[in-house]
Parts: sequence; C-alpha cells; structure tokens
Amino acid sequence: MLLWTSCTNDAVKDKKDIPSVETKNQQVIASFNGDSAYNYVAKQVAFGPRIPSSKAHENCALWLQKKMELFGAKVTIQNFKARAYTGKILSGSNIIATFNPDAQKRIMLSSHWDSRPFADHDPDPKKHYIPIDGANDGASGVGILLEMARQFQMQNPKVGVDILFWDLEDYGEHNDEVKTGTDDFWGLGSQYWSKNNHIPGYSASFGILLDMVGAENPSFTKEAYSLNYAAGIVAKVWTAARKLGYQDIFRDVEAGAVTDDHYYVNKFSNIPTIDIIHYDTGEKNGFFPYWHTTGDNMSHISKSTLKVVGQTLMQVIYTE
Ligand code: AHN
Ligand code: ZN
Repeated sequence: MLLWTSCTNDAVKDKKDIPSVETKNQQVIASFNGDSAYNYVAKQVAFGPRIPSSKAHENCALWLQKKMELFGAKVTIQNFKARAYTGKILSGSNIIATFNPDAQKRIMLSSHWDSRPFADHDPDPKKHYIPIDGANDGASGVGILLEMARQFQMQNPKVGVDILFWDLEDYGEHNDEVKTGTDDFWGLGSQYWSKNNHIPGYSASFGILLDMVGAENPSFTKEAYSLNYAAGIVAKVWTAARKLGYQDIFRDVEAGAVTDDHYYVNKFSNIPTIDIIHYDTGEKNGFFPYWHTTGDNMSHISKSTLKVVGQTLMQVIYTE
C-alpha cells in the first residue's frame, strides 16, 4: 500500500511540530493487479473476435455489462446504428459504467471493446480478410478498466468515474481497398456518443482513452490531438507515471496525431480527453508491431505493461 499525502496544505506546512495528519487530503492508493487485468484481457479474446453481428460480440457485451454491475456500477447500454465505409449499416453498443453517480466532479475513462474485422496489415496477404483477436488493440484497455472497476468497489474514489467502452472503433477502411479520403469511418461508437451523450448535458472534468496499452516493450508518446485539446491532462498523467518510475515507458516525446476515439470526444463533446496509445515513429506503421495483424493475440500481452498503465491510472484517480 502506498500513502499519498497532499503537500499543498498550508496549515500543516506552517505548524511543523504538529504531525501532518490531514485525513481529508489523504488517499490510500492500492496496488493495481496486473494478473487480474491480464485475465480480463484473456477472457475477452476467448469469446472470439468481437465484430458486429457476431455471437462473440453479443456474448462479450453481456459479460462486460454483468461484470460492471458486479463491481457496483450502474450500467447503461447505448445501442446505435452507423454506416460503415462499405455503405453497410452496422449495429453497435457503447457500454457505460457509472461509479458515484451523485458526485459533481467526474472523470471519464474509456477504451474500445470491438476488434478489427480484418487483418489488413498482416505480412501474409492471404490473411487480410481474417478477423483479429485484438488482444492489444481493444481488449488490453478494457481489461485494465475492468480491474480499475474492481478496485473502485474495494475503495470508492472521491470523484465520480464513468467508464465508457466504445463499440465500432475498428471498422475503418480496409487498407487494400479504394480509399474514402476521410478518417471518419473510425471511431463510429465514440462519434455517436459524442453527439448523443447517454445523459443529456453530461460533462466530465477530463477524459483518458486507452488504446493498445498491453503489449510487450510499450512506448507511450504524447499524441498530438491530446496535446492540442488537453495538454494539462497529458502533463498530469505523465507526471503521475514519472512519480511511479515509469518515465521510460511514458516518454517525454511529442508524436503525431492519431484519429482515435478521443478526437471525437474532444471535437463534439468538448471534454478534454487524451489518448494513451502505443505509438512510436520507430515502428512500421507508428503503432505496435502486430497492429492489425493476426499476431495481435495473447502471446504479445505483458502483465507488466498492464500494471504500469493501471497503476498510473490509480495514481491519477485517487489523487483527484
Ligand atoms: C487511423 O488509422 C486513422 N486510426 C487508427 C485508430 C485505431 C485503430 N486505433 C486502434 N485501431
Ligand atoms: Zn485497430
């Protein structure tokens, strides 16, 4: 257990002889369990690829809802229809888990729960229409947020937290097909929610999106839309990571922009939201090496990466 004490209390600073006990500003930050998060990632992958209109998609949604209810959340399922780049109308479900519904100050944590229907970046062209496990791209962020929810049940944070699982993030255009000329076929669930909040007039102080946060050898750089819309939140999260000794993973490097779910939340909902994403100019596509390949499976998921990201989020949430 780690005890974090606020240093900003003047009364405590002035009276040096008095033990600095200020319960109001103390929060015990528990240890995020990387094994537990790993099991939640494996469970999602075991359903099969979570692609629209599949049994795996339906079963996984039910499981996520039940799990969050078990952890004490009020769960809202937001069903919606969206047009894919192919013209096909897809059915999606955003899953929203609310903790401390009455708290005024709220923080949004999110990740996409669907997986990509095609391995269009696989080194083997014959595999370009095979759906992927999405162990890192999808399931890793969701696994971390499930473990966060389990922690919230054990110790209620002071702030309200809304965990949003986006659907249909990863149905963007196939790399081998004719280009649409827009990025707006990615993030279909976050686009829908950002224009139709589950509670009219909903707001949050800030948001944190997780995307590809569970692979070995992670590299989290400061993504450009995050810096543009929410530089203070990037600083807050990177400072928390540094405090925990994770500065080699949460790197002090500015990177390019990624059209991801946080972009639409910033654009249409005005909630300053950052993306923690494995993104590095040293990699082939900028993303982690198995991005949109059949290799995005459990064999490249690291418990220690899940722990690094989860503990950083714990530090952020319990010091608000
Ligand atoms: C684009 O390729 C424009 N965005 C990638 C968003 C993404 C896909 N994140 C995970 N999978
Ligand atoms: Zn993807």
